[in-house]
Amino acid sequence: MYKLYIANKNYSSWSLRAWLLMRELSFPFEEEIFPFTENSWEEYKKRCPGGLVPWLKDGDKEVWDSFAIAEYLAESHARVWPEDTSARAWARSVAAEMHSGFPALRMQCPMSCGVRIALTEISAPLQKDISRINELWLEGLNRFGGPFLAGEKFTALDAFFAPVVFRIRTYDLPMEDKCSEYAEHLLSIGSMREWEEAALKETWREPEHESDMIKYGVLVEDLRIT
Ligand SMILES: N[C@@H](CCC(=O)N[C@@H](CS)C(=O)NCC(=O)O)C(=O)O
Repeated sequence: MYKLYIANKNYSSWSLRAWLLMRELSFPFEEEIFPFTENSWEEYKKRCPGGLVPWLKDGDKEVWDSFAIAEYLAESHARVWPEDTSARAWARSVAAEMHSGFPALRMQCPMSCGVRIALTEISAPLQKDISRINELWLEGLNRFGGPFLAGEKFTALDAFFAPVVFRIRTYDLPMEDKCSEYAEHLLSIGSMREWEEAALKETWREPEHESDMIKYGVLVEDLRIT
């Protein structure tokens, strides 16, 4: 049985990727949450190799970083990436682009599943990131026929964009119709709903995440339990 270490479900976008991939593809695992604190990095460093989560343990093997976890799982589970070679090449490239890019989206719209925020403006760098996401999603949906980004089946690529889907809803980001439909579809799958329900039940509030999420906007709704 795998063991996956993650952070708070409300905030932890990187944790969501690995968790969703494993849950949606029904890989058996136990999870443990290390809640964020003011001193997370020091705390995490004592526990996991890179000082960051997600962190996967498989017996005596340890893997950290969401992309490394996806690739590790792909060695033993064929369903992680699309079956078709060209869909797989595209999906890996786009997941890597997501993994290493989109700095304005990350900074100006940090993930917080349980709140709704009205942005005061959409800055040029943020618009550039949003436009590129629309472009990539339209390419995937048109080329492979949906309802997922690389075709009929959920793959790691959808897991990599899952935090973006929560951000689109939290910050009401402008998306093309077909991309909004994809976002709605991903929000509706069982494992995304399970993550969201758990996020809404969390009572941890980490001050830095709470202030970061309203740096570029105004809080209009908080659906989390208090
Ligand atoms: N590139 C890494 C990023 C991991 C990361 O930044 N994780 C955050 C949680 S979302 C973390 O562990 N933060 C610890 C801290 O803030 O001290 C991945 O893909 O896993």
